[in-house]
Amino acid sequence: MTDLDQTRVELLGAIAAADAEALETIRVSALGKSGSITALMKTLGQMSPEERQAKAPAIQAFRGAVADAIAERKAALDAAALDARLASERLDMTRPVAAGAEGSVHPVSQVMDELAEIFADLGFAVATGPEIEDDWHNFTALNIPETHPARAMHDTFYFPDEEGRAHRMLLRTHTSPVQIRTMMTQQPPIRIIAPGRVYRSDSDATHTPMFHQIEGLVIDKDIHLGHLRWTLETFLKAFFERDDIVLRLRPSYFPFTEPSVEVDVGYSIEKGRRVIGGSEGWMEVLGSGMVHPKVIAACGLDPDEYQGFAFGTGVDRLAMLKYGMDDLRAFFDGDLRWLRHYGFRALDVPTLSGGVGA
Ligand code: 2NM
Repeated sequence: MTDLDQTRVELLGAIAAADAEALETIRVSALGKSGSITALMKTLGQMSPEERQAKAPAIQAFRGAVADAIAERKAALDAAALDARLASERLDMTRPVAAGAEGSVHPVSQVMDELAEIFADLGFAVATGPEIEDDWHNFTALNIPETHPARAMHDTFYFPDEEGRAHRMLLRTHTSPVQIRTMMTQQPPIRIIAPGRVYRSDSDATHTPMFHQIEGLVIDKDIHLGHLRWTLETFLKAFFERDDIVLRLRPSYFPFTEPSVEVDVGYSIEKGRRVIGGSEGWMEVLGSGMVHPKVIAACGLDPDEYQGFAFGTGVDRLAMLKYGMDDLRAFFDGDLRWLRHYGFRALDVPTLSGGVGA
């Protein structure tokens, strides 16, 4: 056995037994700048051509074998370290929640769950769509004119214009583009709610630049305002868990509905507080109307065959009305004291039979 063979056996043995730290030491002492194999490679430069031709293959093979062995050992050690870490961080998701566990369901999530439950019972599916939209789905398809103030820079968060893009991109200002996308891809009858985040360039005591909306859409044959009124009354009775809910429909204007209807709900004063129910005063809670024929046509449906109603409201505002918070900004501060006070227990899932209010 040559000296080279001897060294090779020893080195490969050491590599196979090395831990991560020892392996790095071996790598530096063999293949580093002043390592032994690096020095051996340098001797090739001083050899005569004949001698180099005779010795180079063995030296290069030696270097290759050591480098391969180090890489292989390193991969094995890394894999073992990852396995150990995964084993130590293993979580059994099926175990019951420990009593007194931290964490609660945010009122916005709770109300979204309540809304989904109520509308599921009325035959509505939950639809979702992108929060980054284009101006066609967010404005144009909804019959909102180019000059409408909602399109202005100071109301809508636009992305910088991009070369070659047909439409300006923006953060959706309402969830209506979800209804547009649904009408373009599904055949009536359509019954959906679209809950989610929306964005407007607005910030004060009662407005946050991100807030939550829920909109609903029904498209079928022979749909009229009576269906709208019954649906909203049934929804509000279930949501506020009272039978004495009184609705007042006022004519209004939205570009995407005709006629448009603003919905007020009666409130009464109990122990000095406003509570929904009765009719001592009126509070505006929903916007709605019959979907404009131009909107139905923009989505590729025949407005002479199909019509329907749509409605929309703020989820954050519904949560405030039902659960008595008075400052919208606290919703998004992430203050644990607020969350502990207003949060809901994770396992109290809203159901119609058990009362949606948890
Ligand atoms: C509202 C009020 C009235 C609405 C209309 C549509 C669509 F896509 F069908 F045209 N979606 N949402 C609508 C109508 C929303 O929110 C206050």
